[in-house]
Amino acid sequence: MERTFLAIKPDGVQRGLVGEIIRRFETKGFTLVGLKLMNVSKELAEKHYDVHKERPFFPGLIQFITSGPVVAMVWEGDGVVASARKIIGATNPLSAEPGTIRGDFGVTVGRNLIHGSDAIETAQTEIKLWFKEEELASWQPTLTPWLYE
Ligand code: ABT
Ligand code: MG
Repeated sequence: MERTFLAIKPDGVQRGLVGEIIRRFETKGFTLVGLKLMNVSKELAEKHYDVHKERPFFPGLIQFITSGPVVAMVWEGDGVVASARKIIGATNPLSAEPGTIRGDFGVTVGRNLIHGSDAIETAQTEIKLWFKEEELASWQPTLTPWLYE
């Protein structure tokens, strides 16, 4: 089954949006298989955002993501990588559609509340970077026959 890596960023935690954000993926029908609240080391932040290391916003991004606890999660389900990106909304919250997490709760790109893997391969890399295998639970929700035909 497809998996994605999601992380509620320090702004989402500080603003008390953890429950609201998790609710959206839960009620959609995705399955939570990994969850932890953690402080992010500079080393982990730099690995996670390695693709952006030459960009001017990189130092500020690392500073922000290490500034307070983050909720790291792995979610599972058919098409979860692309669907989670839709639920999250556009990178710039001012361009994100109402009804998306960023569209409903954010106003600026550097405080966009949540990260979601952008492709299946990225998801696999990010899950390995953030979680140990034994931290992930494989389980079949009893709802499965009501979610998938
Ligand atoms: P992430 O899920 O955090 O990776 O965001 P997303 O994939 O939607 O957007 P990208 B382009 O990967 O942005 C990564 C983080 O960099 C911030 N950023 C991005 C800026 O601060 N300024 C910019 O001009 C751009 C393009 C937004 C993202 N995270 N935060 N916070
Ligand atoms: Mg990204």
